Amino acid sequence: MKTDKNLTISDVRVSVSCPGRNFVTVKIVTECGIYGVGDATVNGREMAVATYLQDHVAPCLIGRDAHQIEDIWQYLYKGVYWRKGPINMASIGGVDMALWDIKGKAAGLPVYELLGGRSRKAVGVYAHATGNTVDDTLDRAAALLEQGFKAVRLQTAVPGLDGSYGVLGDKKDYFQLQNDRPLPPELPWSTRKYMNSIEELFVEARARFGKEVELLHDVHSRLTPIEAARLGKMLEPFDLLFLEDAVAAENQDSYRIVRDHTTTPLAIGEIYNTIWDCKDMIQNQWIDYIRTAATHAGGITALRRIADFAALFHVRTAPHGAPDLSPICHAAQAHVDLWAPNFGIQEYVGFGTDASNEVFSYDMSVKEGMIHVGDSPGLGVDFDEDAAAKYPYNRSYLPVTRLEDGTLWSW
Ligand code: CS2
Ligand code: MG
Repeated sequence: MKTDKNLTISDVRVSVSCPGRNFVTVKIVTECGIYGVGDATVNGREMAVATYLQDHVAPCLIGRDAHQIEDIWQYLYKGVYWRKGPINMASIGGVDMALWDIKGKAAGLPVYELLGGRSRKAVGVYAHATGNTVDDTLDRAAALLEQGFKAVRLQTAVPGLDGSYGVLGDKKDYFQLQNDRPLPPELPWSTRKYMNSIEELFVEARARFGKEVELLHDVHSRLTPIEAARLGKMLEPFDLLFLEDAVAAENQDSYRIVRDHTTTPLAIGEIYNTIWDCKDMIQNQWIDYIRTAATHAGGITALRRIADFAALFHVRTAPHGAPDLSPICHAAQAHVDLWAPNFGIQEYVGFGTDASNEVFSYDMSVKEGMIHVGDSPGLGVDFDEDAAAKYPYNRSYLPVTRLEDGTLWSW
């Protein structure tokens, strides 16, 4: 029996707020009163996606049947003519999450049930340990392991490079790290200094924590393929779960070189917008984990399609889970993670701060290194528009990186 609830879309509201971080939130309301929420945040370009949604996407949604998630996805993807792109795909991602939320609420079922049900009892995660020195990083990792986490990403400042990636500096937590930067900060990089210092982190980590704990590392696209190949070989004895974003991969073919030289597992995808961006990587089996995010790759519909495609090639999923994704995206990913037969691991740095918890509520909790998703209908999240209004948008940028001679590099 089809539900008698009128799910015709009557309103689409877009909000940009900064409860600790800037978030773009889309709320889709239907005639019967059921509404859904989605995350469309693009870090550092928030107003562009908000305007795109408000001025160009919202008018096309009014009057459509919110049940037709696939048709609306295709309508926005093919109908725009221009296709792909971070702003376009994040806006589709936000709308798509809100529609799955609506469908779940209308059916009285959590989204993971609509996807095919749980494939596991909970979602395994990796946490982040970053520090100014190896000891500092490993002390933070020890505290996380003490809390029950089983997998930890390790990043340490590179000696001689002040403010290099991954280090908190005077910021208390990762949520603050990228907030309140009215212009992009400029940070230094030297591949030689990095390559000369990185091995020690993993030598010390294995010596201190043994072989059971899963260790990960993010290179943030700063190496060339042959440098990444060398790093992968160097880290083989330390048995990483994966090495992330070793090389910038607009040219997916670059990964063939890395793959040919090392058995260190490789992960990529946090800046990918579509299945097309990861197609060659996956079908050539150059990677082991695909890290596309629900927001940036076009929503739950897109993540599901990427996961199914990846499964054919033994590639597992490991969605991006940084704090510039709102709790709505974290929830959408947790539902997909719970279902995906080829789920690998979820990045986790917390769901929010006191301020963002005033604005977003979610039916998820973390125990013993796993996200437990409740059985609330839809995504189990809510967004308080009045609370959000107390935290106005605050322009902020990601950093840029320069080599020591001033050449602009990948951050
Ligand atoms: C990082 C991110 O979590 C990660 O793996 O690469 O912190 C990334 O720098 C930010 O999400 C960019 O907005
Ligand atoms: Mg990353």
